[in-house]
Amino acid sequence: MSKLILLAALIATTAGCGSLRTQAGREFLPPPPPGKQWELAWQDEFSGARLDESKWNRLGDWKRRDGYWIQNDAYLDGKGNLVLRTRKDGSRFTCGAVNTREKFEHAFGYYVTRCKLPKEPGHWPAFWLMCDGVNMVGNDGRDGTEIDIIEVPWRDGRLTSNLHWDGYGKDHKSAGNKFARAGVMEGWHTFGLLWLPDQYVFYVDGKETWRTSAGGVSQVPEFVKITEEIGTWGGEIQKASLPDLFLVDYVRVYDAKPKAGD
Ligand SMILES: [Ca+2]
Repeated sequence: MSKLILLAALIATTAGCGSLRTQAGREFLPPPPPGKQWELAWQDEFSGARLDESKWNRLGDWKRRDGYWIQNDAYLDGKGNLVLRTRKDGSRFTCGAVNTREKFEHAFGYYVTRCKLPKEPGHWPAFWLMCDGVNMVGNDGRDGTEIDIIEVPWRDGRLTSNLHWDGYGKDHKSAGNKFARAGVMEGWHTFGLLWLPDQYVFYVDGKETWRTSAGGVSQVPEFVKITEEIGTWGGEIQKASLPDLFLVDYVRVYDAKPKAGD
């Protein structure tokens, strides 16, 4: 009985903290490749008062699409979340973005984030992987593919995942998946990518949404990006009630390692 009381007290104590509610051992992980098991390779739980800049670059301050990326629009809320804020600043619109370029670059594995999506039109949150090789024409996307694990330009439950390779000019190629998830605009949700040498598998809340080998699958290390973008793909920013917040509870990256004892 005392153990039960202790457990109840622990649940009550941690109920307000997203990170503790979803410890690594309890969250969805896709089936690992045969003979392998998942090991946490990299993570940020966004705890503490300040963004860990040994892991992340804050992007800005500079113009980006129809707005500006401003470093001060990417910050921790002190409650365990990264905040990417979209706001109006005088006559301009600004938002936040971070990446792990030259701080964490990685090939293959399972990449997952837990997020609360913004509500207002005119901008879109994204969780994606990127590398300079995306600009290399030829060899399909094996020499680098922009992997958009999730992009949310709509506010009606539709979502999209996309791949881009061979640059952004006349040789640009892409593949994508649009789908809908009722309720995704409310509360917290996880967005994951299983990146295998011969296939990508995309997940929302642990449910597979897309499986593809488009572009031949990137074989090179890529960095993580979490961004807001201001642009008409997301609707009209002039109609938005701002500020609007994109909250990120964590990013975790798992590697498939040989099972212990094998
Ligand atoms: Ca290429």
